[in-house]
Amino acid sequence: MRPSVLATRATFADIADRLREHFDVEDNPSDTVWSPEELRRRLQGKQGVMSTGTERIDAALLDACPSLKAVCNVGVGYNNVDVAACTARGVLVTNTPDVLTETTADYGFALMMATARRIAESEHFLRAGGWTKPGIFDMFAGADVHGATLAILGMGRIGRAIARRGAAGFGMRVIYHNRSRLAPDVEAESGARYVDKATLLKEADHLVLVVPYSPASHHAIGAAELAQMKPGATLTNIARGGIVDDAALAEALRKGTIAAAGLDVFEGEPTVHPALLKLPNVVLTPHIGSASVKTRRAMAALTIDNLIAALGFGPSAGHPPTPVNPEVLAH
Ligand code: 8YV
Repeated sequence: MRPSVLATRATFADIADRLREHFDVEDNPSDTVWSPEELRRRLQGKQGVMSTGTERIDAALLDACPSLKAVCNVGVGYNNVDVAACTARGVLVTNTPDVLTETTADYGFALMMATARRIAESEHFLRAGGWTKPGIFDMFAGADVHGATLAILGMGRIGRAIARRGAAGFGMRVIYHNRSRLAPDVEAESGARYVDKATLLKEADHLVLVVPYSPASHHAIGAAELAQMKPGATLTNIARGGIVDDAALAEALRKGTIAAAGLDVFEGEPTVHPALLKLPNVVLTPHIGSASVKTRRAMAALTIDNLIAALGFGPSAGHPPTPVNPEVLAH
């Protein structure tokens, strides 16, 4: 009997078709967001799932779906998956690192620039017919990016790729804070200098968050941290909702504690804190950091390679390319 798998999101048809060579596939062509109960129901009898950040894969779900052997998550982040619970039950988890690094770094840089130079705010003004007289000197005057201090919280692959862009392309002074300091050669290659978190906040002209979400990074940026930043500074979050306290950020933006923010991720997305929606000095995008066509295709392809190999098929049978808990494979 062919194994059965569930794909929780519609993906590129030509790539997804590779799953059908090996498996019976239940997919979600209309991209409906399933409730946890619906997900549990659809996972009955499935050996694998292609999941996204939207689906919570936890111990209760695993216990209710004992046939499940592989959770192949689309995305480098996998905070939606209880990896320890998966490992304890022999369920392999995979993610999609590397293929999205440069694209997501491009996006982080673009969002930071859009925020600093007030691109969204001025575009809305123009579309609304507000540009009726030319020549106002300080019209939408923002903060410079070149030569400014770029501060990066979280110095993994994407953080380092953003650092390189800032140092080499824009002559920025780049500082970073991370759980552990980078090896000297990696630090030199990224052009960034390690500082403690208080220094990072105090010296940032543009603070960019690229830290994975975990209980330890929950509300890493809240009212107390924002208060330590410069009034002209910007904050960009391309990591995960929940790393920033969105209510505290909205209040800081309203009061001018910092100048502006660029947010691609939100607490409780796709719902966005209503106070943020009312503010002019925040650029809001719907979690599209990795969304270039080339990269989204690469992410889909890598997820499918993982799923096929995890369930013992294809040229890499038994050796999925990017396991999160490879210790499961040893058994
Ligand atoms: C994805 C992401 O859009 O890679 C990640 O961690 O947040 C994004 O690239 C998201 O994970 C889709 O599930």
